[in-house]
Amino acid sequence: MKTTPTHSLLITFLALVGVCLFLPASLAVAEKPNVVLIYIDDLGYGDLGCYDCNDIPTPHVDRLADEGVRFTASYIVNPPCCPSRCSLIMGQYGQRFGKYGMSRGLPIPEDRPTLAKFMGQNGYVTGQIGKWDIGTKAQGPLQVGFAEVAQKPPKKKGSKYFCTNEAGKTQWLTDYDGDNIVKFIERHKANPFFLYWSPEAVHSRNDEAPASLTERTTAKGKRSKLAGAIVSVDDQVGKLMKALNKHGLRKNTLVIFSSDNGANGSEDGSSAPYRGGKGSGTQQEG
Ligand SMILES: [Ca+2]
Repeated sequence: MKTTPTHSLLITFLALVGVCLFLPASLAVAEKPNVVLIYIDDLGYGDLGCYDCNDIPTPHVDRLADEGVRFTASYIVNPPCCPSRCSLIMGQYGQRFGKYGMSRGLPIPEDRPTLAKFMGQNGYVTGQIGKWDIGTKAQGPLQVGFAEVAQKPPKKKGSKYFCTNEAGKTQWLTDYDGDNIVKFIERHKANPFFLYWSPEAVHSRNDEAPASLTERTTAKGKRSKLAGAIVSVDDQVGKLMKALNKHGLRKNTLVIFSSDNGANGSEDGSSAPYRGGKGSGTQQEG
C-alpha cells in the first residue's frame, strides 16, 4: 500500500503494538481521535481473561478486546523492557538506530521524530504517566516530545509498589497512576489528547500485592501476587473507560493496550498457549 510518510509512521506505530485495541466504528469520521496507549510491563499473553486466563479476572481489558480489534500476530521487536519501549517511541525497529539488545542508556536518535513529537505536532496535548526506560538520562519524556509528565510519588521506604499520595495516604502505585489518568482526561477533555501510560506494574517484584487485590483472584501460591497486580491494572483500565464515558469521549478515543514483552516466569506469569517468555531467549509469545 502506498502511504505518505505521515501515514507510514502511524501505521508502523499501530503495527508495533497490540494486544487489543478499542476502535469504535464512528472513529473513522472523527478528525482527531484521542489516543491512549497503555503499555504494561512484563504482562503475559496468558494472563488476561480475553486470552483464556481463568484465574485472574480482567473484565475491563476483556471488554476492550470484545468491543475492539485484537492484534494476535503482532510482535515486539526485542523482549526486554528498554528496547521494546525505545522502538515504540521511535516507531521503528531498534536495530535501525543501533539497539540490538537491552543496551539501557543508549541514546535514541534526535534527528528523527518520536511518537510524542509526531502527536504534538499534529495538535495533540501529550502526556506520559509511569515508567520511562527510554534513551539516555537526558532524554526524558519532556525532552523527547511529551508536554506533560506525571510527577512520581514518593515510595514507602523499601517498597516498590506502595507510595504516598498528595493527601499523605499510602496508595498502591498502579492505583495512583489510574487517578492521574483520570485527572489528565479531566484537564484535556476539550482538546485532542495523546496519553501514554506505562505503569511499573506488573514488573517484579509483586510480593507486596495486598490481600484486597489477591483475594479477587483464584490464582494460587506465588502467582496470586502477580494476579493481584494484574487485577489492579485492570481496575485502572476501568477508571479510564469510566472517565471517557463521563465526558462523552469514548466514541472518539482510540485505546491501545499492550504488554512491553512476555510473561516473567519467575513471577509465575503465563505465556500460554505459547512457549517462552521474558528473558528466555526463545520467546515465542504472540
Ligand atoms: Ca518489561
